[in-house]
Amino acid sequence: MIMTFRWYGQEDDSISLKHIRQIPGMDGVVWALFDVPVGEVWPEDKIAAVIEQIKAYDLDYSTVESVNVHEDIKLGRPTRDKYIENYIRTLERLGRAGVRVVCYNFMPVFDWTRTDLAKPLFDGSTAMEFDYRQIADKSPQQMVEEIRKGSKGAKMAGWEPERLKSLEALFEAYEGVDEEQMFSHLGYFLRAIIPTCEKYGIRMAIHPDDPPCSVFGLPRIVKSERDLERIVKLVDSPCNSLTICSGSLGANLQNDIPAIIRRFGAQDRVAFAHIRNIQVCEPWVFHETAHKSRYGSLDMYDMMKALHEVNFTGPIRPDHGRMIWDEQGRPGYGLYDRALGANYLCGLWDAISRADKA
Ligand SMILES: [Mn+2]
Repeated sequence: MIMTFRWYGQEDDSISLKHIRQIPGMDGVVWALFDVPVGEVWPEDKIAAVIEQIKAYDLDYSTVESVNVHEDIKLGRPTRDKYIENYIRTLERLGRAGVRVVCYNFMPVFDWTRTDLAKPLFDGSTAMEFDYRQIADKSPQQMVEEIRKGSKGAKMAGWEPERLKSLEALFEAYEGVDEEQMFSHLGYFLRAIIPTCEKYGIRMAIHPDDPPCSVFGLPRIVKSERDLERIVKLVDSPCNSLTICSGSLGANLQNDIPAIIRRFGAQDRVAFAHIRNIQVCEPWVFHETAHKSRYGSLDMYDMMKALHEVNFTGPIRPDHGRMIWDEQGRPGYGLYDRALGANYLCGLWDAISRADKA
């Protein structure tokens, strides 16, 4: 496995590549061009510039998260072909530049959803929480406003202002779009782009819906083992792969993540892993925790063991962390707790590898 750390870029991340380089066991950076509007082709010079920066610190740059999918593609609008063309141009450029894994999601309107970005935990740290009761009587606009305030000015991936400007129109557009249609639109997209991925050796890694349930009545199709099975069958290629995000899938305790890793790992369809812990308090009420198994509902050892068993060689990242040690920054994306999480995962991996050889 390649241990990685998400980085928002020189302009927008308070954490430097120098700091990331000093985390023990850290092999690479997961990056993106956050200032290119969704649907546009990523400029070659900007791709090259970020890769140069990452290379200067001798870190792996072969994983990108995300190349976002334009809503017209998810909605199956006639204009989707133009946006798919642009997506293919971006993939070609990334492929030529040495990118091998591209994470994306197919969530309508919203990317991840939380109701509190700084819930105080028992030890005085704060973490992100989702509580369905908190949005039950709120409008999507109210939730967007709360996320904006909670982020304290930090750009939040997936909550780009241009995407959220036309919230009402988007909600109207999704009226009457059901999960079957979403699967069909995803299939159309994948059939168009996978030949390019095969040519350049890029593995598309779809991220599960976070949380894995419908929010505000929007259709969601990446929630369960059954959904993942349907997705890998849409195009039969290892380039049509999955991101196993434990904190997303794990919000539904029915999802047996080690079993999911074994099943899709055996089919060579796990391209990327986000491994973190959450505490599920009751159905659709959960908050993020420290990585160590005892703090949450998920067993980190079981998940790392499953990845080891399927000979996982792709990137892993600790995904999110709590805010600890008075750190200020982008919720979920501080330096300290993610560094600790990465170290815990590296420790588990080393122990599992060693026991395997014995
Ligand atoms: Mn994730």
